[in-house]
Amino acid sequence: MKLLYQTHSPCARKVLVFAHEVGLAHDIVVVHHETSPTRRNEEVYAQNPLGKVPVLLLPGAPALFDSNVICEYLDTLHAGRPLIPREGEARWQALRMQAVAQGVAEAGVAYRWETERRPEALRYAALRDGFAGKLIASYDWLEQNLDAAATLHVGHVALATVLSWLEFRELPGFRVTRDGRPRVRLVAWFDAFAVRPSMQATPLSGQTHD
Ligand SMILES: N[C@@H](CCC(=O)N[C@@H](CS)C(=O)NCC(=O)O)C(=O)O
Repeated sequence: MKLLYQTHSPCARKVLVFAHEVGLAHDIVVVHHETSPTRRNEEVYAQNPLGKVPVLLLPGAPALFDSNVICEYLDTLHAGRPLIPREGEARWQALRMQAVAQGVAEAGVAYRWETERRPEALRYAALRDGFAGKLIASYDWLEQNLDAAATLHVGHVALATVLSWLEFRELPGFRVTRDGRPRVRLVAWFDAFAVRPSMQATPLSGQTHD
């Protein structure tokens, strides 16, 4: 299997961390690609009409995207405990956590457009503030709702990779609230997750090319 990847993409890293956690990383060849809506990458567009990574290329089968679908697929390829619980409340908890993490990634990317990626004259402060508000509300929600004691699931992988990326890009921080109180549960959970071998094996690096 070949993974169209980006060394500074939280969603691509989510797939690779997932693969490490289920023991499939050695079966995946990782190929770095730069993607941006302002710089068309033909090799990525040839596989994904959205021009985004991650994309998983499979011998003799259509390419898979996005990160949710790829994780779902990888979870069918190993004999261990599924990281996407098949049923019950555990399933909805994992998928809900993944959805929040995906939304945080989207809001983080959007925030970056309004603070550094878009030419300065075209930035819109109200959008910047709106996306910052989504990030902060999500951090507060996670501090209350994170199932830190649950067995590892896809939502944890999605969340750890996006929190790591937020720090990498120095986006509005999750460690303390606006009024300076530490988000104790979220931070303790993240710091413990960040030293897992799957995270250590997949460091973020590089700059966005728009
Ligand atoms: N929902 C998608 C998001 C993928 C995504 O936004 N990928 C970014 C890198 S983090 C990308 O390739 N962006 C290029 C673009 O927007 O054109 C997923 O979870 O895989």
